[in-house]
Amino acid sequence: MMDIGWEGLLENERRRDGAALEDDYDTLARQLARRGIDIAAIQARASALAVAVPSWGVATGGTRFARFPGPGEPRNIFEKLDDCAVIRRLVTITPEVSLHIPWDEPDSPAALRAYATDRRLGFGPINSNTFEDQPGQAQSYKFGSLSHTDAAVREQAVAHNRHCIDIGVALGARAHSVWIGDGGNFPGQLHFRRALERYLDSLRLIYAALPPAWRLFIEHKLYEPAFYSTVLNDWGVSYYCARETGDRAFSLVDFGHHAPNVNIEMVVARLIQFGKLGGFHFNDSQYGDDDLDAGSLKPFQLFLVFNELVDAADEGLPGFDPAYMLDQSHNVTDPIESLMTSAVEVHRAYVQACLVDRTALAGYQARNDALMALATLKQAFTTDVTPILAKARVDAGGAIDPVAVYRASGYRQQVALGRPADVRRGGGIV
Ligand code: LRH
Ligand code: MN
Repeated sequence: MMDIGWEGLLENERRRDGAALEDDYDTLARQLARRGIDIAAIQARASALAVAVPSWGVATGGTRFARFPGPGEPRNIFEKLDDCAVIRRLVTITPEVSLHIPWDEPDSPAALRAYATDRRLGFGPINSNTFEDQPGQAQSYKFGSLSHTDAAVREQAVAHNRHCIDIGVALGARAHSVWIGDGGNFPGQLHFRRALERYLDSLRLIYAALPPAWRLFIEHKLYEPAFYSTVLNDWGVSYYCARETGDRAFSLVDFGHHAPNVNIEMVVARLIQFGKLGGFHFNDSQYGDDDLDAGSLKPFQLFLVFNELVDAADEGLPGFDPAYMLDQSHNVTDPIESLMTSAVEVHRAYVQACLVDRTALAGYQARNDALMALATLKQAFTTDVTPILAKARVDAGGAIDPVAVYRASGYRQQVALGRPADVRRGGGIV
């Protein structure tokens, strides 16, 4: 890894800001103690959270209109891992990278695994890609993939997913994640029931290739790239398909994949209750699948989702182990800064949710005291847990202020010297 002298930068920061952090921490500890909360217990939970970083998130993203790459764009999976290693070094709660195949297809999985290990990185869920055609591909995915009317296209898509699982096994991953863009743009274009049946048949073939102890995540999405009907369009269909496919098939909730105003925390509660919540793609959105930075627009929604997750964890629901991942497109910011900031916002929502007085809440719910029930949640949400987040990072060798240390490091300017400018201007998310 490029030696930017991280240890020196972090030491300087600890020397300059460590005392202030301790002071803020002690103040928060006293505040929480007055609420009967032991900060050490919360600290232990804060230090245990892990959020995977999307490999495709460290390059500048774009829209169908344009993409404006920044300096030092990573050109291959190795440079993407270098950038993910910086994020892990400074925010510490991102030990795994979620790959996308074939964008990150390794010539040698063993070499890639060793490269990652050297950078204290592992691999999260492997994402397949049957939503675009690769050069020389026999069958086109123009009219779908796992649900395509043509068996040859479905077989090719199933084979691709099996190939992704094989790569994942070699990399030490433990889950496979499937999102398809299959759908139609015109009424009558698809037979809704038969298309879903074909999708389910293909999914069962992928599931049959799943190694023991692996999980399969299926990701629903309301629309895009299809704009009239989408085969796996909402959580209900996703739940049905996960249940029909097998015990180790689960639904993955991408925050941006719902109609405006959908109560996502209630969708999460349903999937938890039905035992089919597999994980998340955290991001934020104002309108559609905007893939904006998690917690940048709706931090209260993110908190309310974690409120459901902590409630379930506190109940000790069997097998409850949701996988946390970011899935964002960074069109106007330095992707490393956005991913670090988003990881911190996910961390913040989780720790705030750990502060909810669940006994009081249950009492207010039982007595239908709506106002005090909301106040109980708001007390946790309005608690500034920044000192707990910073201490978790420092205890793990990271930064008090990751973005400040990153900017002080000049890492982006350094890598830009070694990575020729990315001249690709065309549209597309990556
Ligand atoms: C689809 C999606 C999916 C990924 C892609 C990069 O919108 O959320 O998770 O495969 O983005
Ligand atoms: Mn996603």
